[in-house]
Amino acid sequence: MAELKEKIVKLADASTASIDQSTQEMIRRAQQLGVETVFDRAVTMKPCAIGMQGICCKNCAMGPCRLPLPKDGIQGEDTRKGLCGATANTICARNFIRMIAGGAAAHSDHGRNVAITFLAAAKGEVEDYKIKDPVKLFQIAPYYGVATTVEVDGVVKDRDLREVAIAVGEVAVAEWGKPTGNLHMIKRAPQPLQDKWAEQGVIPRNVDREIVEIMHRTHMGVDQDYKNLMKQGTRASLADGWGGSMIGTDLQDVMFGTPTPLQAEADLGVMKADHVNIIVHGHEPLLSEMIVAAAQSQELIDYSKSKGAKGIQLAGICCTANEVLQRHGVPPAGTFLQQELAIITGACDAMVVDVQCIFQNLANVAKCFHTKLITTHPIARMEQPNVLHIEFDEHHAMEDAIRIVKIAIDNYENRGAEVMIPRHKSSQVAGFGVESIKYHLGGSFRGDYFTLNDNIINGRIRGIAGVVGCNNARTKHNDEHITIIKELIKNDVIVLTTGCSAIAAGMHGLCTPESAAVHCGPGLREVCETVGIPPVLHLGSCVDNSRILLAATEVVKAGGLGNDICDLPAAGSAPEWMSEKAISIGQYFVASGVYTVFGYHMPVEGAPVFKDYLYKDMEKMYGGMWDCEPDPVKHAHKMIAHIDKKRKELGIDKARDRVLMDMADRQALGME
Ligand code: NFS
Repeated sequence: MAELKEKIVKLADASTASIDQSTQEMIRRAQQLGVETVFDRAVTMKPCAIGMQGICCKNCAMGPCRLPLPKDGIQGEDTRKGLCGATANTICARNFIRMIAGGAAAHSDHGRNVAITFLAAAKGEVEDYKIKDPVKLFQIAPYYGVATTVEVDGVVKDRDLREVAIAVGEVAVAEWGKPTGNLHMIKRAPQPLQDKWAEQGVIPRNVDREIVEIMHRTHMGVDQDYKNLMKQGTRASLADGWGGSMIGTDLQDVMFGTPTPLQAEADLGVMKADHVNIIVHGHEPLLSEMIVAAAQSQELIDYSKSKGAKGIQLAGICCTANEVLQRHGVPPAGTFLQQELAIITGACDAMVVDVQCIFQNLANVAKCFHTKLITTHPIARMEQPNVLHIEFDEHHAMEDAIRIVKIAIDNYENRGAEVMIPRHKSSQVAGFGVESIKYHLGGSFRGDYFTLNDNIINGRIRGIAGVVGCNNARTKHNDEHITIIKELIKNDVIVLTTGCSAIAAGMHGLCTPESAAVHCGPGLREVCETVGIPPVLHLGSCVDNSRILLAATEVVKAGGLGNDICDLPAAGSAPEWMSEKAISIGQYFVASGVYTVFGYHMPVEGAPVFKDYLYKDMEKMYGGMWDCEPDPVKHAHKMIAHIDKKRKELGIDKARDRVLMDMADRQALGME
């Protein structure tokens, strides 16, 4: 180790860097070993204040033009401009929608790869992929304009499965580049919302076109109207949420199985000292699905035993973790900010990465240990010589997976003396979705959203929150996620969660039915205990935010809570966001009618007029709007205030008064 020690410029303070015991332990361990992590780099390097405010334009070589706000704010006319004359609003809007383009591209390209593999599977061209959930295929087919029945001699019968699958696959793949028409999935939204989109002129045509058009419009000297720029940003974000992401989720469910609630563990403590530990990290489940199957094969388990291990422990990081968790119960080892720490345990025999949210520094960390870092995707390679590239190909997917698992097993014996796995882990129930919420909350007689709506109307459940998104090394790791979620459920707001937020909730024991008794207000607690669900429902990865859109649509359809998503007592949140994908998600939530609060900061502070457009004017257009609140308790209460406002508008605020308890009541119940 000694010769591998890096020079860490400044050390992070572990206890202020994260609320997790395991993360703190591993930060200290890394520092002891002289291995630098993101937490140290975050105290060494400060972010650029002008970039943070969204007012640095580097879209041409006359710049970068930086337009800082005057010290005493804008008095009178805002005269700031770049060399070409671009105003702060134009620059800020351009930067903002370029983030949407980046995010929508990432999610949607994932969806595209899934669609291509799905079509190949339907045609029987790739033998390792099959249709696992024909019921879901037949459910979604009509949304793709594909008929599921056929009339033969006057008798209506189901169409051939293969035929339907091929037709759905062909329509799906075409959604990225069809020359005419609009995205099919848009039709899944409530009609009033579709009408708003039509009125605003933001209905997406095809996924690629909306992203390309952002790059064109934000090129030097094209679109110079922040409202018009934002219109395109909205259109591309909808092409993500109601397009690429939704298709990705649909077809993954059909190919790999629609998740149903299952039990699993979470946190770095899931790694085992006496097992071969393989960590899958990234986003696309195409390869990780195969790795799960390979790691469970008796042949490879026996092989691991022949090398002195007791078996193979698979675990995940980031959204690949959520994908294999929700379908197979593979435990997540951690969130985005824990990726380096998984290697620093010294017990990670292979880390297999695909795309997105992968630190370049993993290669430096892996160098200090025996870990084989394996890149697998043609579009995401690392230049460092210690990184192995095994390019994954769906035509020989299982073969690739077996090869990777074998490499990990062979590497087991190379472990050094420096193994230290934190003991901490929690149990959780994950794998919820539109279908299982229907089943669990609908009861056995009425498998729909009526019971959920009923409990919202009678006030036991105050409202619905979607808490999603990343970690950000500029905020205390997992603190905002956990504080906000706890505050929401304490106030009877049921939480739907995805992405790293969901992993954090799982790690902190909030995704268990038992947590209702500990953390929930009396109304939500009663509902959770009656139907046996956790107050925080894990809905999967970030592309699965499309599940939240569809769940909200089901709630609208079930009736009694207005006609559109914006009428619902609901709010969205990304407490520790950092990626462009989060901005795309935020915008499609806003444009779908959801009041959406981000933590940390928003890169719009430098252009107050554009900021107001997002925070205020959007509501008149779509019913949803942006907000930002770094303080987690205030953040939760802004969401709750919005939920209460909606309850009042629906005339159901009185119902809730009956179940409201004051502090003394709560103390009497031992709940405070
Ligand atoms: Ni979402 Fe998932 Fe995590 Fe953020 Fe990255 S893993 S796609 S972007 S960091 S939640």
